[in-house]
Amino acid sequence: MGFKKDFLWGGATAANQCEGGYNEGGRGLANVDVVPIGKDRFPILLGEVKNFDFKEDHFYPAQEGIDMYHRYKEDIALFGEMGFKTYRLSIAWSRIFPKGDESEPNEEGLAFYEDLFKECHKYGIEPLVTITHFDCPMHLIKEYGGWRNRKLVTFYENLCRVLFNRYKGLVTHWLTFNEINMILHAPFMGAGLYFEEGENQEAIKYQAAHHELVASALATKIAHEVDPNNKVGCMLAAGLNYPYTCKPEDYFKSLETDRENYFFIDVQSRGAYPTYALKEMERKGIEIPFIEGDTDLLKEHTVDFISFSYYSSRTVSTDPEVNKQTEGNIFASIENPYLEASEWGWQIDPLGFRSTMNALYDRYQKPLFVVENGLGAIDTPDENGYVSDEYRIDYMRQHIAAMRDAVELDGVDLMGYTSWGCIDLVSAGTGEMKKRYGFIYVDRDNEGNGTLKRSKKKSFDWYKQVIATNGENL
Ligand code: P53
Repeated sequence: MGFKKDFLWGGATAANQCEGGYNEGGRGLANVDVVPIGKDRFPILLGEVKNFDFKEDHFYPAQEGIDMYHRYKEDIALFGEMGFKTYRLSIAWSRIFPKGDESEPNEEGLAFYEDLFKECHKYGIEPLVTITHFDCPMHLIKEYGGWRNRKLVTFYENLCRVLFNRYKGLVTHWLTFNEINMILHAPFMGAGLYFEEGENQEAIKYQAAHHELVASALATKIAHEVDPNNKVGCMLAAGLNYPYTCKPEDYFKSLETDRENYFFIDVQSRGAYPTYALKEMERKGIEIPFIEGDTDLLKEHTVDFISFSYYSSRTVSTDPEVNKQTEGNIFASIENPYLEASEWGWQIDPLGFRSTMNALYDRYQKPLFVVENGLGAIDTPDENGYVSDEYRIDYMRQHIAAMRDAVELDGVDLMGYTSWGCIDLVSAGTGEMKKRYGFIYVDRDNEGNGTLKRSKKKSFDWYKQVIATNGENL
């Protein structure tokens, strides 16, 4: 009963939000380095800005992150203390290929991750590696236009080959693209896209998506060739869309909105473009840039497992009167009157988590892996610097219980759970430090002040005993 014996408990981070060291170790400039906190952030994430020159009066939080580049040993020791079985992290592409289009990788970058992976293994922690997490070398964006250009497939292929060969035996779990559906919502962040005046943005997003999908299949192929033990997953920003009412039109809209996201996983997991997408693209005059061999590649190299992030369900309506969107969301949603929300307006829905898991398992019949879940909240340390984050424990307790129900009662095959931002890091959406997810508090604020000192929150000990009891003791 309950979770599997070898269930992979752990936590997740991404290079772009915690590593920092943006100009060290031979690393090249990346899209994440040029995105400031504040009002200019969203237009950049959405691909509306073409000038990426640094502005004196702007703060760019990813450049230092939480300085994990220099502190990973201390951080991994804390993960080890919590009993992590796995640690999800991402590679900064521009550490390995500073410009992206070189023929030889940067040894200093490769050595950095090699050491980090070895550090994980010291504590019995299996690294789970996202190859790209909202991360693209700036040179590939400026010279080639990011993922709109087919050449990115080759550059990504080179990256994958290098990673799979170098880290053979150290890493066996890989994710190709973080939240691949994010390309539709934040195209600069998701795929290094920005747009010219009058361009058909939707067409470009789907062209770039095709390139990522082909690259993902290619990565899967190479991973399996290099080491048959490798397991490769896709990664979806998940969360079901509820119809606001039982009006058939509302239901149909919820189905269509879910499909916008499933589209990517349908290709990565079932190996072909779904008919609903082909029909819609045809109606809209969107050409998918298929070249010879793509169809077979997609068909033959589908993913081994389905990973996803879940923070919230969403709600859709066809009624303009109720179509008031919640704030603080990259994903559009209207307020669900049955749910409470976080301080950032993300609606809290543990049963929605179980429903989402069931929907994914019904659809794909492959093992699932929850690689992000958690509560972004404001933490206030007491006079001793201690954060008593009962609200976070409460959120996680409910979500892990719902996940256990999906396993125990519904029979979902689940590989593991890595909570998002196991150590406080920079928010992807807002660039804030104030929106914290961690079990470990990091002394740093939105402006970049603070000692960067790490300290355990109340949730640290709570999660430790969750892992120790394999999810029995919540
Ligand atoms: P932040 C929006 C909706 C769902 C997932 O997000 C999202 C986002 C981006 O805002 O991204 C994932 O930091 C992503 C992480 C990110 C995390 O969710 O905006 O994979 O990089 O940090 C939480 O609160």
